[in-house]
Amino acid sequence: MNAPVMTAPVIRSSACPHDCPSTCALEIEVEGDAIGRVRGAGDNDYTAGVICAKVARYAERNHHPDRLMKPLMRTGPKGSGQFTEISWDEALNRTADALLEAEARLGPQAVWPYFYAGTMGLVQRDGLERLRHVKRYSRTFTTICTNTAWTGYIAGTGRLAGPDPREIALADVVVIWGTNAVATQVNVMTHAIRARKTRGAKIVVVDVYRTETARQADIALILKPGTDAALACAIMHVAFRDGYADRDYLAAFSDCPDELEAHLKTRSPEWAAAITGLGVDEIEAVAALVGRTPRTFFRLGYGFTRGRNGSVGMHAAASIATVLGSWQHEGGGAFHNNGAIYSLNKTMIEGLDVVDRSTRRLDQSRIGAVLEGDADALLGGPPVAAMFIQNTNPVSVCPEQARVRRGFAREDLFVAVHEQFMTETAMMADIVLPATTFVEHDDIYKGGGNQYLHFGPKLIEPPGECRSNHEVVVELARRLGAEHAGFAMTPREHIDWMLRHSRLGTLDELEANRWRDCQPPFEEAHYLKGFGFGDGKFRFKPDWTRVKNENAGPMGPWAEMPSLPDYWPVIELPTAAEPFRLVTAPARSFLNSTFNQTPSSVAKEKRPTVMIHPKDADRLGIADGDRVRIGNERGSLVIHAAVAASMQPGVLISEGLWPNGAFEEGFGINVLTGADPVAPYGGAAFHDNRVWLKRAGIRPGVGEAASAGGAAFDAAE
Ligand SMILES: Nc1nc2c(c(=O)[nH]1)N[C@H]1C(S)=C(S)[C@@H](COP(=O)(O)OP(=O)(O)OC[C@H]3O[C@@H](n4cnc5c(=O)[nH]c(N)nc54)[C@H](O)[C@@H]3O)O[C@H]1N2
Ligand SMILES: Nc1nc2c(c(=O)[nH]1)N[C@H]1C(S)=C(S)[C@@H](COP(=O)(O)OP(=O)(O)OC[C@H]3O[C@@H](n4cnc5c(=O)[nH]c(N)nc54)[C@H](O)[C@@H]3O)O[C@H]1N2
Ligand code: SF4
Ligand SMILES: [Mo]
Repeated sequence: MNAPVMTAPVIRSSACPHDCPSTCALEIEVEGDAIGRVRGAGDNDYTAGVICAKVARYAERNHHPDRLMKPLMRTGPKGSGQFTEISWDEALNRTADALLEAEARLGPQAVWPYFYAGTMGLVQRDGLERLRHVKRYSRTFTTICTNTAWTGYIAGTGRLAGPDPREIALADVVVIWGTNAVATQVNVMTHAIRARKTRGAKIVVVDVYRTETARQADIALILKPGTDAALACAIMHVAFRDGYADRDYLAAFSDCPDELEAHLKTRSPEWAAAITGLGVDEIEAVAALVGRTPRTFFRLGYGFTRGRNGSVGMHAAASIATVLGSWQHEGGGAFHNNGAIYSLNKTMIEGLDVVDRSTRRLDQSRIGAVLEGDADALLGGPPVAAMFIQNTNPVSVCPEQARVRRGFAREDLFVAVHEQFMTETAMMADIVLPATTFVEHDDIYKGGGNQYLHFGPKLIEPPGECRSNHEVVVELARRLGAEHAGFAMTPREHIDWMLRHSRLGTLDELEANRWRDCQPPFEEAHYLKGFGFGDGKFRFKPDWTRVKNENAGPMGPWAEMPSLPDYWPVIELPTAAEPFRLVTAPARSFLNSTFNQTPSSVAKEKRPTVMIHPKDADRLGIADGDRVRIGNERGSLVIHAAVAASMQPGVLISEGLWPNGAFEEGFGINVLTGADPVAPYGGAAFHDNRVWLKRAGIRPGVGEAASAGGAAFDAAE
């Protein structure tokens, strides 16, 4: 009877804070100030008890020995990793002083607060907007993830919403297009497999390599990157040719069906086969399958929109559901994201009452050009002299990494980074502040790939001296003389205010119910009363010029966009000198650069690799496991080859994001990706890279690296 009394862990409910369309409802074991197993809530009908492995093991990340615990100040050269511990007071005073100094010297727009989606909690993620707006600092045009996809979808539907994602389980065909759902949003599979088990539904996957999702499909179409619109056009061609097009529906619910039909006459399966690299019979079979099946649910992901024709591709794929009239049926239609269904009043969180829309909006994806002082990227304003960063790791995740790193290496740039870990970005900072995780602060989350609002309460005390984003923003505001009612509110008060002012109840109600179902009625979700335009008609011929960035017009080569769905060869097509197309797809065990320091994730992903087709490997004399160098005019890096017939010849796949330090020369995969804005509304074409590949030299890094941006960075560092 001398054994210590073991306290059973308590199960508490929360929501996953990560930037993942699934936004899972969680059940977390809590014991004292530690968390244990994390499970999916069984009684949430979207999560349905299933979550990904990396979040199930969240304790490994939360209680990781490398968590930042104390404020740090840089003592050595930038990027040297030499820091000394300082008090919160000193860290905040120094940060505030630097921001005030930049403002005094160059005006408020020389300060650029910069955050993204490390946590998707609305209070902790977006509260920095309030400080920005009160101070009239530079704004951010957040292009990195969703712009290409959302723009393409809304161009057709007029609204970022669609059929209830739970209806996937009621479909007879589920088309999983350009999303590796097994890896990136596992719950899509839960519902698709339910449809297969209960209704005998067929699962079709459209991707550029044989992902785990493609392996689970009945039919996998593995096409060339950036050719999705050609496939979509051919499917619509067959629909008109073989009588699958719903002409009554088209007459009532679309802008120009006759013009579309005439345009598609030449977009035959043969035409598309030549562009996509698919077989004519493959295209015909899928066209007939979706044509004959009223309940076809198109689940459109982000992956196929991360190319220079990405918005056009998304619009073309969504157009199929209109030609077939799939929207009319339960279990039918085209879904991408539910952003528009919530109508949240974010005035208090973001300080929208004081926003000055004449301040410039710097492009998040072009941070390299911005920090290097490119006049065009600076939109004619002053240089950026001070940054305060939360929730994002631009030195790893942003395109044009060589430029980004040169920018961060500037001696005259002050950078404070509020982080959970010593990321590549924190490493470049002057001040590093330790941040809480989602189990250590209160927040509210909204589902992008489902229709729930969730409450995620603080479950444990933060370790060390970690503070939440909200606390830090409030403390900085005080030191900067920024005044707003939102700085005097607690996160719980913010959530309650927002819910009440959005007519969505109260925090007490949300907390008691854990989540709130915000699904609009069937007719609205399926656009049965019309699409989101004045005349209620889906646009096959969108007005791409209507898409405007607040203080810039449409972006990229928008004037050359095709007016009707079409293959638009504006992508980085291969050349003799750069014969490969590289796709930088996500790794299953990482989430962007998050989890790339947890041992079980690293063990699963092993090391950075590039998948190469056996035909290409043979031609170049490359064997599985060989070191190869890949590069283009933006930079180059050394990586290990994995020979696999998973994609078409000429296509390379590298799953990431690995830490930059996992590569021989310390440059991550984004040294190869470009930041030129995608038409018509910006965004980064992460999966659209023309590259060369060759066997790497025997001695890493010498000579060859000098051809790339790498050399310049090494010097700057
Ligand atoms: N495990 C894991 N989960 C994640 C993330 C992660 O990094 N890791 N990231 C999260 C974030 S921020 C987001 S935005 C979502 C994104 O999740 P997804 O919507 O899945 O988008 P991507 O991850 O960009 O790419 C998905 C798939 O698109 C394929 N693809 C690339 N180019 C093309 C193309 O031209 N045509 C077609 N048909 N397919 C193409 C890729 O091979 C990949 O398999 O996932 C989230 N979830
Ligand atoms: N090559 C390539 N690059 C890509 C992509 C790709 O497919 N290929 N995908 C792109 C996409 S879709 C996206 S969305 C971006 C994402 O890029 P990021 O938004 O930068 O995402 P993460 O890399 O996950 O970094 C988030 C950081 O926030 C920190 N964090 C988490 N919670 C908190 C918090 O509460 N407070 C504070 N202060 N910090 C916190 C985490 O520790 C982590 O370091 O990456 C893009 N980069
Ligand atoms: S699937 Fe996505 S939302 Fe669900 S636990 Fe994993 S990362 Fe979080
Ligand atoms: Mo993303």
